[in-house]
This record gives sequence, structure tokens and C-alpha cells, in this order.
Amino acid sequence: MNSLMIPLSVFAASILQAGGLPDAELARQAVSAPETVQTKDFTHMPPQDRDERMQWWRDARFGIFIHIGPYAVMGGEYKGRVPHPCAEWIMNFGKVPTAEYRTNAARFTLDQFDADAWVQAIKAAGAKYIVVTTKHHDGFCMFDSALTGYNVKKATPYGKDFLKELADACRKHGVVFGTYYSVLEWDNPALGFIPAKNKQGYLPYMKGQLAELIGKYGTDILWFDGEWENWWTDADGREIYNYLRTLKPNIIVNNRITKARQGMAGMSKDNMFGADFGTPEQEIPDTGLPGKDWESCMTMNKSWGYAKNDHDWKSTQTLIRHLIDSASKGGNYLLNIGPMPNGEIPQASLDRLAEIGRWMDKNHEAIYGTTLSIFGKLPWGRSTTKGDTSYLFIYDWPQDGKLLIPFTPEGELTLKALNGGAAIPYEHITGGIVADITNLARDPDATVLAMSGKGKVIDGIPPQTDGSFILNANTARLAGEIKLETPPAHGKLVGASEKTAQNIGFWMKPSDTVSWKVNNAKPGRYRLEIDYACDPNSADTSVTISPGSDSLEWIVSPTASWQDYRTFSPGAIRLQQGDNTITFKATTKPKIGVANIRIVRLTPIPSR
Ligand code: FHN
Repeated sequence: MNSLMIPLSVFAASILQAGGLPDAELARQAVSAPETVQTKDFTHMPPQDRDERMQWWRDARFGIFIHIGPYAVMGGEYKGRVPHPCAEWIMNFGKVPTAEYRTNAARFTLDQFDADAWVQAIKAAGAKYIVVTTKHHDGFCMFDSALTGYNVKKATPYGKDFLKELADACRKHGVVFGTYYSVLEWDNPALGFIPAKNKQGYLPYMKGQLAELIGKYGTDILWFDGEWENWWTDADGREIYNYLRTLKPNIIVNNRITKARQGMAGMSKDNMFGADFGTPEQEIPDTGLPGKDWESCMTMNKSWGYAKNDHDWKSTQTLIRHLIDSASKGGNYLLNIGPMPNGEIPQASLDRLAEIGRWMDKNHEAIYGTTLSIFGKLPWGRSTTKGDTSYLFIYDWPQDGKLLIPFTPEGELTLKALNGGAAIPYEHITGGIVADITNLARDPDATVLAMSGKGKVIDGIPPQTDGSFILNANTARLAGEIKLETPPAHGKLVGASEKTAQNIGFWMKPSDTVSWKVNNAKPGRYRLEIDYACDPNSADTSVTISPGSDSLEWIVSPTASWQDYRTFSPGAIRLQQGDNTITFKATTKPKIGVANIRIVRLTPIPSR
């Protein structure tokens, strides 16, 4: 266990006082200063340790990510090209020579930077915390670090401590101040080497800067990144975690400091220490993850850093629904902005922050302090929970104004519009509650109801208003190694393109099954249609579709590829009144796989 002999606060203070030394001397001091002192092991703490530290974070549900650095000067372009959608990677993907890249600092003016205005816009959006990049992969420091002159105060025309101004503005306006720090570095002029070449020489530098972020700037969140590098080990990550908790016991640290993270899906492997929360990136987990803390980080366009020609902005409705979706599954939403090199936030970002704020002004009660939905997939929207109250977010308005809520009340139940408080009339039927929202004002982003009272959730998929059922891939119950797939494949650093439609995939074994439970079916025959794809090398499997006596046999014909979908109907099945479970199971599998399924539809066949 690596550690320091001198009190860390003295160590951090000593390097801060050394501010006037040249870089090489600073670096030598930083590298030579740490000796050894025992830090406590915080990686096996009881659950209440994290519960106490995370409560404010869980209640917050909404933060703003800020990617700011000298890459903004290039705006994502180099020699007339856009090397990659993520503009902050331009030094790497653009193969910009290090010496040339460093000249960006001299043009990184921040002359329009107004910390107070930034924080007020962020607060007005309804965000409760920020995470700002203090050092991205390029090694440039957005704070006046005593350990390097390659920083915003010493190496740019701005000449002031950007991070101190931002931290002070956050504390002035009651927004929690958090910081991003990249383990990965492509360049470090102070040390004269990159960490991949000398990790032991880098660790004291890294610890010294983390001590600055805590001691001088008072960060409450350490959001690490770049841990994927093979020279960084899980033991390194756990050492840094213990070091941070020794410096500031109530600090919150994401899982990108150890090696626990499972790619862009962001959650930690169950058998590894993943610090305090998981970090899905550009995606939101498919279902709630009870007992797990996670935060989905997403961009407004395709880039984290400022990209001057990326105008592929997500709509405000999409951003609001990402926030709702994250909260409905018990997670946080970290929405990114990429300010310009002059310190202005792009107007498109400011507009979206303001529009989100207007929605949050009316509906924040349904987001802050909530936990994950008590319901399964709702065909018309999402829900969050606070005690005996479920907040219902209506996206798809029922044509007849009748909203089926799969809930059986036990005792008194109140149902009202969150915005304005109007009582919503409802009828209690076998399949749940039918709310009459005919006269309710509709919010195109999401209309919110508050339903309070004890009762039981009716699990399964309720019928559409015409009695049909739509069985999506992400509402299926999967048994075996079969799983939900979201093409394109994870793992690549891709732009923030909207997630493509999900499908049931990796269906390779006859023992695997796919099933859906439907509620409140009217008895009778239903035409069954399948949107499926099947690579020609996997066709001809025989699949049995139950329930009931007249179970169907589906012989899977080939399509052009695993992602070339077509609609096929093998026939009809008979459903009984109320609940039914429809199961797909391969009986023979002559080739490699069975099929990919996106949607199954059941349409009532009128009885003659
Ligand atoms: O490489 C970084 C990227 O530039 C950006 O900072 C994102 C934000 O989560 N993290 C890494 C890519 O996963």
C-alpha cells in the first residue's frame, strides 16, 4: 500500500507554497516529496458509509458536466478536417504534434468567461451540481496547480485561476462543486514524460494535484476518467480512492478510478470495488438497478468538448426525457456542455438549459429526492417514486384520453395533475386504474401526474387502447444467455448518436427462452407478427410460440443479416381473459443462432 509519511495537508500546503519554482524544480519536488503514511482502507466500508455520503447526490438526480480546455481553440477541426466527433480528442485523433498542440494555450483567452453567469444558468436549469474538467487527457490544467506551469493561470492570456472562480460561484449559488480528472495523459511538460512511461513518477504528481483539488478548491466529487489504460491497475485505483477518502472522508468518487467499469455501459463488475457510483456513457441502463448508484453522462450534440461545426443538437424534449428516464431507473443524469475558448457557453446549450429549467420549475418535485419506478415498462411513459406517491410522466397521449395505470389501490387513492393540482377522475377496473385525462393540459415534453396511496403493481404489459399488445425487446423476460442488444456495438468512442432500436440478440441456445406477460387481455384469437432478423448462416430454426393449445410453430427464414429486419406472421394464438404469458423457445437449431427480435405484435382477430 503506497502512502505518505507526512500529513497530507502539510504535503499539499508545501507544494502550494512552492508556486514560484520553475516547472522542472516543481516536478522534482512533487516527485520526491511524498514519503509514506498509512492511509485507512475505505474499500470495504459498510453500506451506511456510502448511504450517508451519497444521500445529497441521490436526491439531486441532475448535474451538469463541463468539458473545457485548450482543445476548444481548435473547435474539433485540424487542417480542414474533423478527425473525430469528440472534439476534445483532437490531439490524439488528429495526430497533432505535441509542440503544436501546446500553442493552443496562448490562444485560449476565456475573455468572456463569467463564472457567476455560468452557475446561474446551470442552477436555473434545475441542476444541483457540476463536474468540470480540471485536467483532460491532454494534460492541461484548468486550475493554478503548483505542480505545473501548463495551466490556465500561467500559460494562457486569461492569467487567472478559472477553477477558483468557478468553485467560488458554485458555493455562492448553492451548487455543489465537482471535478473531473483524467488518469490518462498524452502530455505532461512539467514531468517531461507521459505516465504510461513512468507511473511511479506520475503518482506523486497525481496525488499532489488531487490534494490541490480537495485542499484549495474544495471539490466534493472526484470524477475520474481514462482508467482504461493498461498501465493503470485496479490496485492503483483503490490506493487513490483510499488517499482521497483520507484527505476528505465524505468525498464522492466515480468508478473510473479502479478497473471495475464494464465499458461504456458504465456499471461496475459485481465482484470488484467500483468506488461510489457507476458511469454509463451516452446511454441509460435498460431497467432500474435497485441498490446501485449510477449516473448517465451524455452530450447535447455529439461532442464533449466545443465542436464549432457540430450542430447536431438533441431536442430539449429528448434531454428532459433522458433526465426522467435516468431518475425513473434510480440514477442521475449528467448533461454536458462544451464552452467556447472565449468562455462563452454555446447559445444552443444555453437555450436548452433554460427550456429544461422551465420544465423543472413546474415538475422538479417528480425528480428531486425520488427513487426508481415501482412499475415495469409503461407503454405511455415513465414513473418515479417518493414514499407512497408515484409520479407518472405521460409521453404518449391515449387517443381516447383514457390512461391505463397498472396499479390496484388498497385503500384511498388520490390522483392529480402535478402542475396545477387538478384532481384527475379515474375508474378502477380489473387491469388497474383508468385515468380520464381528457381535460388535462398536455405538456409536449412530459405531462406529470401524482398518484398517492397504497396498492399493488400489476406486472406485465397492458393492452393498447385498441386491445392489441406491443411487445418490445426491452420488456421481454429473457432466460439463459440470450440478451438485449443495442447496436452499434459498445466499446467504441462514438459520438452521441441517439441509441438505435434495441433487439433481443445472442439467441444461440435451444434452452434460452424469450417471454412476455400481458395483462387484461380479452379472450380470443390474436394475429401474431414478429419483427425479426436472421443471418443466412443461422436460418431454419424451428421456434415454438405458446401459450395454449394452439401454440404456433415459426420456422425462421433468413434475412440479409442480423440487423436486416422484416415483419413476419406465423399465424395466430389464443389468449385467455386477463393475464397471459407468451413464450418463444427454439425446438431445433440446425445452424449457429436462432434470430434477433425487435418487436412482437398481437392484434385481436374479431370473432365471426
Ligand atoms: O475520452 C473521454 C471523453 O473525452 C469524455 O471525457 C468522456 C466523458 O465521459 N469520457 C471519455 C470517453 O469515455
